[in-house]
Amino acid sequence: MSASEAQPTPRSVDAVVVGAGFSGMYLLHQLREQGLSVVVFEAGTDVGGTWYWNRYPGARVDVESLAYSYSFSPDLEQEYQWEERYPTQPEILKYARHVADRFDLRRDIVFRTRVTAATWEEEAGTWLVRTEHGDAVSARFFVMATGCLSASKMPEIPGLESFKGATYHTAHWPHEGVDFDGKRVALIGTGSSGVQSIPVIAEQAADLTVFQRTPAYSLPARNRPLRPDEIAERKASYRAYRQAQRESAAGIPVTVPTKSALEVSDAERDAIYEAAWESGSLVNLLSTFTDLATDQAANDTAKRWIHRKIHEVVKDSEVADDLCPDYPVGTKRPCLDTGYYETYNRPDVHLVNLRRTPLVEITEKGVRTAEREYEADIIVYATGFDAMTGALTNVDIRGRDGVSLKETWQAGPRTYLGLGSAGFPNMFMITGPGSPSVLSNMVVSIEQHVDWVAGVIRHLDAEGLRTIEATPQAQDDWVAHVNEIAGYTLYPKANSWYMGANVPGKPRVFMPYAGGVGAYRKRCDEVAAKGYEGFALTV
Ligand code: NA7
Repeated sequence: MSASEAQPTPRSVDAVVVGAGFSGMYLLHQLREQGLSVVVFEAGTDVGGTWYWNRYPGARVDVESLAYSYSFSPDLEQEYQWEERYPTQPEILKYARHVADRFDLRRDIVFRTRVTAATWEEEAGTWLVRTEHGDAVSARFFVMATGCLSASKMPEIPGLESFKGATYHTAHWPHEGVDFDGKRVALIGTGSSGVQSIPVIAEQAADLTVFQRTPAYSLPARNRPLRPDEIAERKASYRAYRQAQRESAAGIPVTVPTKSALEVSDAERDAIYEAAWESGSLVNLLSTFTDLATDQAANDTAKRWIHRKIHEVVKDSEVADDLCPDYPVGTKRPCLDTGYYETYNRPDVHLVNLRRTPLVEITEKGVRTAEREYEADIIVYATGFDAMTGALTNVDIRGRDGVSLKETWQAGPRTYLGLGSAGFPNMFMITGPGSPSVLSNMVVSIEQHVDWVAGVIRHLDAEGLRTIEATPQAQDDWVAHVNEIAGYTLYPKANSWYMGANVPGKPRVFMPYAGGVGAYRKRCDEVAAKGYEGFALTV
């Protein structure tokens, strides 16, 4: 900024929160309830975060609505009417807006504003947070509530700019929608966004070609409208259900498996997989046996069973082969779909296996692989995110002595409990790397982190303390523990975004905490009970 330009007047608040998704909204509510002044910066024009941005056709959550909702307000739980078992993006966004209105959140949210930098000012003991509009706000606390899957990623393919047709990324879908009628569509990417949008786009387009680098394991969602009796039943037992969520492994209560996949007969195993498949619930599938996540041979039984299912649905056996993943089930995020595999039986849908014929470039007319050019009117990129760290390192965060978070994390994220990082006092991450986050029902993990952060701030204020910061030792120990737990699992065997493997040059580190939501919460509560053990607190 040149000297002649006017400096915006810094404002001062107790807490700056980045992001008005489910994390930022609840954090704003909680901190305001305890008397703090808060400003939330949000890049979008409304609340909702993930559900604001990801408006692609077919977008749905893969956790049931009655579980994927806030628990902090029993009144909200009782009054809100969910419509579907797995709500669509518009239904979830409607819920987020309802929450914003009901708790009068918008008055403290600055929309259309991206935070660009945050600097710890040692002398003042505050963060100076800057936005893209040149505003600067100082705050005692700085919280990144930026979500795990919010920094979208275009593929590294030559010629991206040369395509003359229309281009869309699933995570930046136009609010007015896209008209696919009569269009030839090329779609790249078969993670959840691809798997959910492919059947819907296929219905509308003249022709759809899917470019697949890695196939997904996908389970039919068996979505349906919720029945009044099941809504009433859940509403009557919500308190007990919420407690069960908090104590569960993934934030969704399931029957805990007791048997190894290798100790049952083939017939029994098939019946158990069939029941999980029929249930339309990912956690049910992943909770069929004790050792799916840890034992290759056990996992192979699930893999073979799902391959068989894919072959039962997809008529062309070569296409079915291409759709069968080779990595262990569950080591990349499995998908929940409506009519995904069936879509490949349509004569106007084509699958290109990029493992056989690699993608070479985007041309003026479409997509070129090593074999040929595929002409298209529209290219849809369902190519995912710089997951878990991208949104954090995209902001120029400078802690003590001007140290940059991005540089500090060059070899992989380093946190204590996924909540704080050494060298960055009074800064918190909601569902940061090193916490269960993406391995769990996000709303459950978000609420736990928000409650914990609100508790820390209450503690500091009550004790007359000014700063809290993870100690390097506690952080090293936690990083080692996160790695140790990951090492007991099959997760590191897949090239997943959990491992940073989808971003060229990103270090291969398993980022979420695989020890389970219940055990993790216990650990966080113990840390708090012991006066925030592993954190340095100063006056
Ligand atoms: P994902 O799950 O990261 O999927 C992205 C897809 O795009 C995946 O199939 C990638 O293949 C593919 N991709 C990425 N880059 C390329 C290039 N350069 N060439 C070809 N294909 C590419 O993101 P989603 O948005 O679908 O889902 C994110 C999460 O949201 C999901 O897991 C749920 O939790 C909700 P790859 O697997 O990297 O080989």
